[in-house]
Order: sequence, then C-alpha cells, then structure tokens
Amino acid sequence: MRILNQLAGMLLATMMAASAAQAAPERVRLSGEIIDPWCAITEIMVGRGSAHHQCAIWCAVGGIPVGLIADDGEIYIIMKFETDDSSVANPGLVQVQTNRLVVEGDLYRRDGLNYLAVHKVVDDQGIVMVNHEDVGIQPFGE
Ligand SMILES: [Cu+2]
Repeated sequence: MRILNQLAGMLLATMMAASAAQAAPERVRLSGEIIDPWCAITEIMVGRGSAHHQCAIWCAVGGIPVGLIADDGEIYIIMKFETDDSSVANPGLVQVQTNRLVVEGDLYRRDGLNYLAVHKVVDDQGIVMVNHEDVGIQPFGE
C-alpha cells in the first residue's frame, strides 16, 4: 500500500509539473495586422487592409474576437490588450483595427490555437495595406 501511495504521489507530481509547463506563456514580440478573424478566415470578402477597415470595426464592436495576423502567417487571438482585460468591444482594439502593429506580450498555445495577451504596443504603423481602391470598401462597395 505504501508503494502505491508513493507511486500515486510521483504520478501526481509529474502531472502537476507537466501542467505547470503547459500553462507557462512564452514572451514574444510580433508584427502584423490587426484583423477581424471572421472575415479574414472565412474569406467571405476581402478581410484585410484599408478595404476591410470599416467592417473590422463593426465586427470588433459587435463582439467578434480580434486577432493579429503576424508576418509568419499565423493568427493570434488577442485575449488582453494592454491595460484592458477584455478583448470584446475593447475601445483600444477598435482604434487599431486594420493597423499594422508591433506588440509585445505573452503567447499561450493551446490545441493548435494561438492566444496573445498584449502587454505593450511597441509601434503603431497605421493602415499599411492599402487595397480599397483595388477591391472596394468591404462589404458594400464604394
Ligand atoms: Cu469584416
């Protein structure tokens, strides 16, 4: 019985160590465009750049989670933005929709998804992808 208790204790300690390692975020600096992932992933319209700026604001205010598509092509869902705990209809995030940012924060990888807690916007370059004259304002034209 004593051996079983020792084995159970060792197993629990191993599981706790693995869990703690999984919970630890990675400190990262990422560059990319702030996007509304719904339009960008589904491609129901041109979901990037100045063409999609207005729609991205509507989506963010409406509660669609905001993401950052980084230069590596990965999408990072933003859970926290600087001092604000919420990413839902966050005025700070709405202000930077479609902008190209350089951010620092904590990256959590879970089940193949990337979640980002942005601690600091290092650089806000504004809208860099100018495509509204080529494809029109999404989704209603003009
Ligand atoms: Cu959109």
